[in-house]
Amino acid sequence: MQGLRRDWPVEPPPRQCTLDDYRGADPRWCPGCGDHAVLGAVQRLARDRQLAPEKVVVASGIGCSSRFPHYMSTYGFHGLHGRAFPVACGVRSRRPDLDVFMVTGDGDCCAIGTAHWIHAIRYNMKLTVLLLDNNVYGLTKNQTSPTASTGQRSNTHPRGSTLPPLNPIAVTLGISNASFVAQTVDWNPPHLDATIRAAYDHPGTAFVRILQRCPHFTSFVFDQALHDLGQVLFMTHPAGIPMDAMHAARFPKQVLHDPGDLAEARTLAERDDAYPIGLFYRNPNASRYDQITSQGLSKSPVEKLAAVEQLIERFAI
Ligand SMILES: Cc1ncc(C[n+]2csc(CCOP(=O)(O)OP(=O)(O)O)c2C)c(N)n1
Ligand code: SF4
Repeated sequence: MQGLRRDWPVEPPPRQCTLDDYRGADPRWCPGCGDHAVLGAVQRLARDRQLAPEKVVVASGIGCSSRFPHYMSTYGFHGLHGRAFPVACGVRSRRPDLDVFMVTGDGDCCAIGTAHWIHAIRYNMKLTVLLLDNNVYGLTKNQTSPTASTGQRSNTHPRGSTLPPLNPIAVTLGISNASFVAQTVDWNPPHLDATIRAAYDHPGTAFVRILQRCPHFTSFVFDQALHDLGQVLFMTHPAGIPMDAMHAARFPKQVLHDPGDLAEARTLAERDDAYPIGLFYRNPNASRYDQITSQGLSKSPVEKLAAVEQLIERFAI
């Protein structure tokens, strides 16, 4: 009888994930929707960094953009409207071994989810947060969002929005302990890719606002910026978003901005003569609540019980 040779190599070949390993269901977004571009950028990052799909979680709220987890072949949590942050923070605080991405919309984050947004930025858990801002509620078919411009017409404001828009970058920069705040656009793949990669590498909550085209309802919002690079203010700095010099040179409007300068970041965030893109602020040393809440996770149930009893003992009278 023939047996297996004991000296045959049994090591499996090293795992090599391709883009297909991160592709989930076929996206049902409209043709030309900027969400497709962001999905592609996240999948490219996952492939280039060889993230194990079973070690990635994508959390979201509700909206067109929040359908994102369905289109990734990773773990995902399509949560409740405005509750993407608590879901992402919950996963992160219990499972520090996972890569957590969070995708939200301007309605999901800046309207119903505002309280969670503010506290999650302060918690500064390690998360890659992508705010896909199309200035409208897309899924529910054209209601005014907090980021809609004054005068923008919608089903809820047929004569135009009456208030000035909320500025998500300025708000985030105003939150204590904010540690990474960037802005990019869905229609510039090199900048989008580089920004998402810098966000992923950040040891804390990386908040990226992505100006996102919604050709179905708000095609007029970013249409000019799409064809005119002069509508964009390109932030440069050696510590900023790394960008190929040839590509950077295409932007006629540029500003040198040190992402360590919070006061200047706030001033830039308020610019309304062009869309600033790049890294507003980064502080890799900000306190992280996930590091505090995950203490003792590796202890056994017996050790945990002993630790609790020891603590209670301190209050014995
Ligand atoms: C508690 C609750 N209120 C309202 C809704 C209805 N609703 C679903 S998505 C949405 C707005 C989504 O807008 P946004 O976050 O900007 O995402 P987009 O669809 O534009 O990507 C609203 C109001 C809901 N699902 N749940
Ligand atoms: S309605 Fe707008 S945001 Fe929603 S899928 Fe269509 S283009 Fe995208």
